[in-house]
Parts: sequence; structure tokens; C-alpha cells
Amino acid sequence: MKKLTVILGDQLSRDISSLSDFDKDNDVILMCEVHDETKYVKHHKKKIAFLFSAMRHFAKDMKDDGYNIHYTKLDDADNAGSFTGEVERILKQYDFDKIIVTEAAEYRVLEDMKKWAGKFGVDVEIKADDRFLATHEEFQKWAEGRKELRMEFFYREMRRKHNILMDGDKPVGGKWNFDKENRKPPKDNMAVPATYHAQTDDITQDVIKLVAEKFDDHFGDIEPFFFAVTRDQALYALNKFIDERLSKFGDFQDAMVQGEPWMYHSHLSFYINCGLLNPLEVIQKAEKAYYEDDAPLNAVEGFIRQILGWREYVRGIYWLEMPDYAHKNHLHAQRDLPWLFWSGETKMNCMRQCVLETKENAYAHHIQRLMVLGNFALLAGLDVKQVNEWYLIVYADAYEWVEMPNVTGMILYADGGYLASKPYAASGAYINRMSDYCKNCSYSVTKKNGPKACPFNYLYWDFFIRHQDRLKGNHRLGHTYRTLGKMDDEKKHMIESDADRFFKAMKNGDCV
Ligand code: FAD
Ligand code: DLZ
Ligand code: SF4
Repeated sequence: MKKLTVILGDQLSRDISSLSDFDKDNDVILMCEVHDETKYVKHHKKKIAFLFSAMRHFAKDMKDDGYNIHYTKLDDADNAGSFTGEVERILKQYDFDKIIVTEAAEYRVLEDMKKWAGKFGVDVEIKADDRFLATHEEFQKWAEGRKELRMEFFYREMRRKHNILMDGDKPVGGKWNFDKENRKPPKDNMAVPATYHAQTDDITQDVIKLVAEKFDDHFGDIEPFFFAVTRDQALYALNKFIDERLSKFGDFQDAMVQGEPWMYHSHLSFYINCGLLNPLEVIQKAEKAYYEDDAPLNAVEGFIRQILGWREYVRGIYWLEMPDYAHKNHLHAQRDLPWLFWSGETKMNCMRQCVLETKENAYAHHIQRLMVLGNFALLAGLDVKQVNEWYLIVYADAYEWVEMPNVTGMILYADGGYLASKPYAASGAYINRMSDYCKNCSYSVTKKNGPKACPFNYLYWDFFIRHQDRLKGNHRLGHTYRTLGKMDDEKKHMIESDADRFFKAMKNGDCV
């Protein structure tokens, strides 16, 4: 039997399920760079270059190991431009008895795959993606009958299932979660170790040239290019994180410092999401660092929770709720995404820093995504689809399955509280506490009203006034609405008129 194995750009793992029965003497692997994937949103230039280079390196390594690989480059003359088109083209060249593929991580692509058998009249086997640590069925079963899904409880199940940081059936250290010890504000003159910068080789240089030519009108800087593009390099990046930054990951998980885009985060999401690193190996490396006294429990547990908990949880929600999830807009947010999200031209220093770092690196860490950019999108009532598209474009780790629940559920509360128990709304005081951005800002974080006041201060209250009908009943917002209830009408009027002035200026294209 001759089989065709299709490997997508985020399936760059040698132990991917689609390769488990591969017969080197008979079978063929298809990998392809296709316009449909590069254009369905206008991805950041660095994101395309990263994936193409990682794909080309993966294909080369596999070829060197004797796999028969059919690799289509983007500018190949007969490139059909889509996964389906490329499968059709190769089926015309060889006789295959069967197509094997690991399920696509995105709904859109999986729907296409499901049509291949009918369209081509060939047996198609779509295998589960066992790189994820919870199966679809497990997540469904866990979610069944629950009105609200909460990550913390799911995470405990995952800890038990994979025996991570467990002492028999109890969590190591006596607690499941050490966040009380985490999330310290930044210190002055922090000496954050540099992130890994890989050397570029000829393959990467070719790709950089291609992307600069073909995707000139896409957002983002292509150079300097520093991502790991091979498994060895990604492993090096993982080891560097474990050795140099993991021990402080918990303490400074929420801290933001001007000029320090990477902080003590791992910068591994790109590699995990495209398959160069396996999530379980990353978790086990971190766990080992704890047992060998190389990192404290608050850091290791906090880090592991992000991968074993949040990453699996958002994927579970995506597959449980798609395709309806893509149309959620509980708060009827409809304001157009302002140009400042692309240009970084704003007087709000926190927003400027986060947008410009995103443009340069195709990366911003979680708190920048959540509590600065996301907080602004929530408070300003930005259109859910436009915000989703922006996040899918700008980050090198962005795929819909992980991006959408974080945007629709976590930052915009557009699913009405299915993923998060309350909106992650914050005033300027939070950003001031967790960063040094405010001291370089044109606005004053301590001022509550007027043109010099930090916009987050009045936009915060304007948001809760605007949405009282929907949010007042939320028991986690009791304190917020009690404070609002004590506010006199004059104060509320000042808040609303400041917000109105701000939104009008933003719509006008003024630098706000
Ligand atoms: P670390 O802080 O070092 O965390 C370790 C790992 O945990 C990450 O590499 C990632 O695999 C995982 N992780 C952490 N938080 C989350 C989370 N909320 N959801 C899923 N996985 C998580 N992550 C993506 O991988 N792709 C996205 O498109 C994406 N979009 C996001 C959009 C918004 C609005 C928000 C608030 C978060 C988003 N995240 C996304 C989650 C998180 O911000 C990134 O995973 C993280 O910033 C990546 O950097 P890191 O590898 O240094 O992460
Ligand atoms: C993100 C992306 C881009 C930009 N280009 C390609 C590509 O040309 N070929 C490919 O195989 N994958 C690409 N990807 C990743 C895919 O979008 C990703 O594999 C699917 O969306 C997963 O469902
Ligand atoms: Fe951001 Fe407000 Fe601080 Fe300026 S004052 S950096 S707008 S939080």
C-alpha cells in the first residue's frame, strides 16, 4: 500500500501521529507553502518567515534521513495555492491508496480535510493530534453539565493524569497553585538575561528575501530575525530558559519593563505550537528543575500551569464551541480597531511600547497582551472580529485555536463569561503598579479626569457604566458596582464626557 502523509506547518514533529506507520520504501510526505495560508489573514512578516524556514529545515532533515518528501515552495511555478489544491496535484502525479494526516489544529483547515475523501475518491485517515495532553473526548467529558468552565479545576485533572508535581494523589507542596507568591512588581535596574537569538543560515536568508519581496505590505519587521528554526535550536532555547530564567518566572510573571520585551518568560510558544518542542517535554524539564533544586516551586508550578492548564484548556474550549465561538459578541462591541494598533502612534506610553515591541518581535508577553492591549480593546469596546484578526496576525505563535479563546473569552468577555468569570478590566493603577511605563507617559496616571488624565482611568468606569445591565449581577463585580453606586452624578457625567471626547478623537485619527 502506498500512502501520502500530509504535514502542515504547525506539525513539525517527528513523532507526529500521521508518521507513526510511515513506510520509507513506499510512502511520500507532502509539505507545501501555500498562498491561502499566508493570506487568510495578513500575518506578521516574521511569523511567515519563521514558519517557512522551520518547514524547510524540517523537510531537509527528514530528507537527509531517507524520507521521501515532496516539498512545494511558495514561488514554485505550479504551486496550486492551497492545501487541497496541492493534495490534488500530487494525487495526479502518483497513485496513492490512502492519505494520512494528523487533524488540523484550526477548524477552517480541518473542515477542508474532511472533504478530501469525497473530493478525491481516496481513503483519508485523519488521526488525533496526540501532542496535546487532553483528548477532545476527555475535555468534553470534563465540561459536560458544567455551567461555567474554570481552568483551575481542569488543570488539577491534568496534573493527576500526567502525574506532574504530584505526591501520591496530593499536589507537591500541599497546594495546587502558588500564585500568591508570584506576580511581583518589577524592580529598578533588573538584569534580565537575554533571550536566545539563533544565527540565520542560507535557508533562513532565502526565506527572509522571499517574505520581504512577497509580503511587503504585511505588518511587522522582518529583521532582525532571531527565531530558532530547527529542533536542536528550539531545544537550546528551552534549556536556556530553564537555566537562566525559570527560577524568576513566577516572581515577575506579570511585570512589564520598558525596553525589556522578553522578561523572565520562556519565549517557547512559537516552538511548541509549530511542533519543534513537545509540550510534555517542556513541562517535564521544568518539573526536573524543581526536583533538582534549580528553581523554586512557585516558579515551576506557575510555568507548568500555563502549558498543562491554560494551553490545553483554551484548546478544549475552542473545539467544544466552534464554529459558533467565532461569532460571539456578548457586549456588542463594534468600535473599529484604531490605527494606533498598527502604527504605535499614541500618547499612551504603555500602548506604544506594547505595539512597537509586537511590530519588532512578533511577540509580546502575556500581561502585555492581556492587561495593556487587551484591556484597552475591552474598555474601548473594539469590534470582536477585528481584534481577533489583529491578534492572529501579529504574533508568531498565533493560530486560531489558541488565539480566539484568549481574545474572545479572556480579553473581550465576548462569550459572556464562559471562559473567564469576570472581565479582565483594569484602570491605570494596575499598569502603573506592574510596569515602569507611566513615568514616561504624556498622561498622568494619578489624574482621573480631564485631557491630561490616564485614559484607562475614565475608560474603566465608563465601561462598567455602559455595561451595568449585563455585568451588575456578576458576583465577582460586587465591589466594583458598590463603588460605582456611591459615585455622584456629576462624577459619572465627567467620566462619560471624557470617554466621549477620547473616542471622538480616536475616530478622527488624532493621536490619543
Ligand atoms: P510563557 O509566559 O513563558 O508561558 C509558557 C507557555 O504557556 C507558553 O509558551 C504557552 O505555550 C503557554 N501559555 C501561557 N498562557 C497561555 C494562554 N493564555 N493560552 C494558551 N497557552 C498559554 N498564546 C499562543 O500560543 N498563541 C496565541 O495566539 C496567543 N494569543 C493570545 C492572545 C491574548 C489576547 C492573550 C491574553 C494571550 C494569548 N496567548 C497566546 C497566550 C500567551 O500570552 C502566550 O502563550 C505567551 O505570551 C507566549 O509567550 P511565552 O512562550 O514566553 O509564554
Ligand atoms: C500559518 C501558516 C502559514 C503562514 N503558511 C503556511 C503554509 O504555507 N503551509 C503550511 O503548511 N502551513 C502554514 N501555516 C500554518 C497553517 O496555517 C496551520 O498549519 C493550519 O492552520 C493548522 O490548522
Ligand atoms: Fe498607560 Fe495610563 Fe500609564 Fe500612560 S499613564 S502609561 S496611558 S497606564
